[in-house]
Amino acid sequence: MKMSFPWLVGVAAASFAAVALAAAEPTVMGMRVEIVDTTGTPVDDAVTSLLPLDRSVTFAPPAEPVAIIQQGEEFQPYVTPVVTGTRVNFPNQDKVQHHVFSVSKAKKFDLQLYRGEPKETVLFDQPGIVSLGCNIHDWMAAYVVVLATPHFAKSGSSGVAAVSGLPPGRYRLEVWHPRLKVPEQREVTITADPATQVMKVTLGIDRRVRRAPDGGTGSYK
Ligand SMILES: [Cu+2]
Repeated sequence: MKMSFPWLVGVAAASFAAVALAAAEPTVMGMRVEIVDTTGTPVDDAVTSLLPLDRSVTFAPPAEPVAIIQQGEEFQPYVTPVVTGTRVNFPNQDKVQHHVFSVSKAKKFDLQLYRGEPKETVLFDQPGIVSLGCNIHDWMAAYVVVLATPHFAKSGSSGVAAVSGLPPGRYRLEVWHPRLKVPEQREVTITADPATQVMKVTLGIDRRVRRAPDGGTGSYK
């Protein structure tokens, strides 16, 4: 008798192929990027991101908003990298009111004077650098770095940004920092685990305005 249910064969072959595909799934690797300035000093608050060049990238924004708080009349943290589509909450933990805003192209918004929880979270729906300020306190500054890739990390005081969960392949490695005029970019191929790169960056002046010593008295309402 000849095979009379060819569709069964098809189903069996398809599931076999699925198993074979799962087995061939590449292992993920890590990349350790060391960011130093021209004097060799480690650079903190540098956002390192890796955009795949030989595959498309899919990601989902976090289910819960990311928080950037206002405390002691400063934003915390100073630099916040997020994927496109992330919502950010700006709770004010100070006794004085803040008025958080951005005029950046990637996201313009205005949270009118408030204490405690703002009325709404802010959706960052376009990749780019968003510069934050407060209308009341000129020295308050922070950045949201909105990325079109889920592969990113921010350097700490050691100047190291470690990105994990990377399938091997070609990537555009980019380093952004508030004191860089243009992001530092290079193409990298990840074949070893962990892959390492050293990025030497030329930093501009620190534009952060230092507060007056009595800046925390709450005289600005
Ligand atoms: Cu303020």
